[in-house]
Amino acid sequence: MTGVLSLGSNLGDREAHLRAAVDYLSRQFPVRAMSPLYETDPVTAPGARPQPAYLNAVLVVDLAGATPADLLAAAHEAEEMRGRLRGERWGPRTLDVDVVAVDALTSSDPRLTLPHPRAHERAFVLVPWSDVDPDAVVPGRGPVWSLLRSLDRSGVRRWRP
Ligand code: A4P
Ligand code: MG
Repeated sequence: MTGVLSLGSNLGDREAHLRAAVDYLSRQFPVRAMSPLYETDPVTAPGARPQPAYLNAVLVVDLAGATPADLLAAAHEAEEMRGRLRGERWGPRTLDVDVVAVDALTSSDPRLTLPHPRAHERAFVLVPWSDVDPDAVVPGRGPVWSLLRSLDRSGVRRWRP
């Protein structure tokens, strides 16, 4: 099975948080691809206070016999390792690791919804994903290239430190 992860950070040393997450996850799951880093305008809940820009990337891994739940557990461990505090929903965070998809699996389990319920409407997920897999499909939603045609990509810029 192949897992697609979305990595995001908008607090502290954003690049270091993303690199540490990749390092941690790659020890358990062979990495198939890592996208370039993008600096992205924050997508916030309506009425939320302003927050800093994110660095986002997509990591594609081989589950190597592990389950999707194991992948989510490793994602949460990586977040904890980088000192993430869970407070405000969609609030600023040192590290957010979401499971975007695992093969074509679908699940409505609130602990692990597959594909991620908002991935198909987020340019900060779909732009880096299409870089590493131009033929990617969001299960039940359609090809990433097609979804991207109706999204505003202006808030998603290639990041060069
Ligand atoms: N959960 C269920 N399905 C999944 C899944 N597919 N992947 C559960 C990850 N987690 C999943 O997540 C809350 C609960 O969702 C967990 O207990 C998990 O079991 P969380 O990471 O604690 O909370 P969160 O990240 O604040 O909430 P959520 O809903 O995941 O937020 P989003 O939708 O990920 O939004 N703007 C930009 N530019 N870039 C970003 O990266 N990220 C967010 C976070 C908002 N705005 C952003 C960005
Ligand atoms: Mg999350």
